[in-house]
Amino acid sequence: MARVFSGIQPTGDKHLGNYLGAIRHWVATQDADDALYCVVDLHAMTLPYDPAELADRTRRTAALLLAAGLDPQRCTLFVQSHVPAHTELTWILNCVATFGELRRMTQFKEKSAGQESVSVGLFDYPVLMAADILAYDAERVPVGDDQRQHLELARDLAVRFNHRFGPTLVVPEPAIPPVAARIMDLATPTAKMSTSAESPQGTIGLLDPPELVTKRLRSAVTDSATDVRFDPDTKPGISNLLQILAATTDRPLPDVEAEYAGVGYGTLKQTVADAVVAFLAPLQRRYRELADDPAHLDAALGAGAEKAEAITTKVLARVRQAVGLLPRA
Ligand code: AQP
Repeated sequence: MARVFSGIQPTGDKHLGNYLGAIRHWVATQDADDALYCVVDLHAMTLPYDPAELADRTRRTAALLLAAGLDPQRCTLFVQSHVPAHTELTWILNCVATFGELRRMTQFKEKSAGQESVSVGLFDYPVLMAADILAYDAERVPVGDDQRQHLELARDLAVRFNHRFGPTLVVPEPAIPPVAARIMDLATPTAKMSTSAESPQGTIGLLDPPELVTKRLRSAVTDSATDVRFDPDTKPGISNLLQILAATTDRPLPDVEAEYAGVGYGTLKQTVADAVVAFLAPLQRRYRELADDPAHLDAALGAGAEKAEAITTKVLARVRQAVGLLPRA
């Protein structure tokens, strides 16, 4: 069984991109893999946030993952801040990472652009992400395409650490899905669907009501031609709709493309809207049941943290020894 790790931030309402690019693959592989999935609350502190809301958002994100089909009996589901090894390993990796390589991270450049004040936490975000992965000896990391560069850094840091201190860390491989790895914003189909988009018009929240889902998909920006074809470069809007349809109906993209080749854009949009509404209905039902029982949720997350910590205790002991720290008597 391969050890698998991935995380999701408890920021805002999670969207269809998060689900199709990441969560559905987590659910699909939880039996075949030794899988750990984490609500990365410390990452959510890197941009301005409301402390009064963080705990509740963390719980709600965990409820969403369970509603999507993660089963704490078949995988380890926990909260990042409940396992101190993440921050300890971050410090150690901070002493391996360089200022120059962190400054080149695209996400840092995008999120810091135009800000008057940028936290060191935002700059260090990719090192915390590397620590998340490396603290578990994870071999595979299922993420959306936007995390490719951060994952490459995690690999570089593991390789450099091993070179400097001797073989200690497992070098992880990315697992980026072939279809729907980057769901695009419906209003600006050249940008990815994102929690922090300037306008919510292009985003489908996983908990959005059917009318809103339909409205947003029916208003999706397309192009001035009439042919339905998968070609992300010249037809980003239509290609995005085809990807969403293929992923939510679990059909191969070429089949979907062939079936809708002759239809009008309006019909395609309505078909995608119906598919997404039908796809989200059971998830939303389960979410409402789970969110009503926070005690059950907290107990599941507590048990998950214990399982996770049992792994990091061993990995961190190896790391501390490798870097030469004095063992506690
Ligand atoms: N548009 C997307 N298409 C496919 N996969 C995506 N992911 C994010 N956006 C897309 C994947 O979702 C997982 C969790 O990511 P996250 O915790 O960073 O979630 P987020 O904060 O909601 O991410 P966003 O929307 O990208 O927010 P911003 O842009 O504000 O940071 C990851 O595996 C990610 O690849």
